Amino acid sequence: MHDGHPACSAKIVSLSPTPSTFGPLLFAGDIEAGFEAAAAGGFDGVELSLLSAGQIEYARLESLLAEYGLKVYGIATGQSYYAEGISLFAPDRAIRDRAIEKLREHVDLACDLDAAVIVGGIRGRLPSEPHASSLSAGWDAFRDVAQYACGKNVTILLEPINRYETNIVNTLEQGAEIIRKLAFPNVRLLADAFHMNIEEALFYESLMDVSDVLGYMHFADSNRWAPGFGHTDFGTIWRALCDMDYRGPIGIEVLPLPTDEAAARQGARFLHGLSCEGG
Ligand code: LER
Ligand code: MN
Repeated sequence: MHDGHPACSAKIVSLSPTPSTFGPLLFAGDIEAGFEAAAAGGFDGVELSLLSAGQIEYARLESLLAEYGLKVYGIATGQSYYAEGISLFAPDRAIRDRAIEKLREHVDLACDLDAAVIVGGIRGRLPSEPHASSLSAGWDAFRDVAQYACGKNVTILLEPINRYETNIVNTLEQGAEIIRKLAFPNVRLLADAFHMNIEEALFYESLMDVSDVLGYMHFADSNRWAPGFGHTDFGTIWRALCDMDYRGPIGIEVLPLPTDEAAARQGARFLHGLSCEGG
C-alpha cells in the first residue's frame, strides 16, 4: 500500500536498459541485473530511462517485471536530447515535431505500464538568451504532449533541472507556475534533490510552496551519489514531505558510484530508514 504518509511512498530506482551518455542511472545496459538489485533492495519498482519507447521489447519487460515483482513507475526521456539532440524546445520545428512524436510513443508505452512520463532533459536548452518565440513554441509542444497524455490518462511529470543543464525551468516555483497556468489535470511536478541543492534557496519552503502540484521525487545527494553519500540535508527535505503528507513515488536517481550494486544498496537502505517520526 502506498497511500499512507510518505514513509509508505513507492520506493523506486532509475535504470537504463542500454549504456547511456546520461550518467545517473544504475546497471545501464543490463536491465536484468538492475531488476535483480531492485528486488533484492526491497524497491517497489523502477524508473526506466529510454532513448525511445521501442528500445525495450515489451513482452520481455512484462515477463521481467512479473519475475522480480516490480512495477514501472516512470519513463525518463532525456536521453533523446543527450544522445540525439532531439528537444521539445528546439528552435527548429522539425526537431520539435520529432520530440513530440517520441514523447507520444513514450506516453503509449506508459499507458500500457500504468507509468508516468518525465519531461526533463528532453526540454533541451535554448541559445544563451531564450527568445520568446522559441519559448512559446516549446510550451505549445509541451501542451500537445500533455493533451495527448491526458486522453490516455497518463501523468506527465515536469522536472525542473539545474542551470548547467538547461535554461528552461530551473526552480520548483518556475515549474509549478507553468503547471498551474496550463491547468491540465495530468501534469505534475517532479522535484529532484540534486537540482534543488543547486537552485533552491531553502529546501523546506521551496517544497511546501509547490505541495499543490508535487507528484514525484528524485533523491540523489549533493554529489549525485546515493543519499547519505554526500552533504544534502535530507532531514529537511523529508520533514517537508511529511508535513505536506506527500504520497507520490520516491526514486533513487544516482550515479553508479562507487559501484552500481553499492549505490542501489545505499539507496534502498536510505529509503527504508525513513519514517515520519524522525527521517
Ligand atoms: C533527469 O531526471 C535529471 O535529473 C536531469 O539531470 C537530466 O535529464
Ligand atoms: Mn532527476
